[in-house]
Amino acid sequence: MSDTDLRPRTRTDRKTQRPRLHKVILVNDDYTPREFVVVVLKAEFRMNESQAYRVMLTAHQRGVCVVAVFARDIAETKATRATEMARSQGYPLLFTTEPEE
Ligand code: NFA
Repeated sequence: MSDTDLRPRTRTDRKTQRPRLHKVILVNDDYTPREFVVVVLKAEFRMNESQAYRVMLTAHQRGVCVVAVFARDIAETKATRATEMARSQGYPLLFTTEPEE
C-alpha cells in the first residue's frame, strides 16, 4: 500500500461547547440576621452548619460569596427559591447568579 493519506484531517465542524456553569452568589445586607442566612444556606444548598457559617461570614466581610456552581437553570431556580425563602420572612437577603468565565 503506497496510497495511505497521512495528512491530518481538516476539522470542518466546530468543537462541541459544553454549557457554561453558573455561580450562585450570596449578597451581604445590613438587615438579615446571620443565623437566618445560615438556615437558608443549609436548606437550599444542602450545606452543613460549618460550611454555611463560613459562606455567610465571607459574604458579611467581603460583600459577596460564591455559594456553589450549577447548570444555569438549576442555579437560577436555587437562587430564586433561597431569595423567596428570605422574603417570605420579611428579609432583604439576595442570591444572584452569573456565568463562570
Ligand atoms: N450582614 C448581616 C448582619 O450583620 C448578615 C448577613 C451575612 C446578611 C451574609 C446577608 C448575607 N446581620
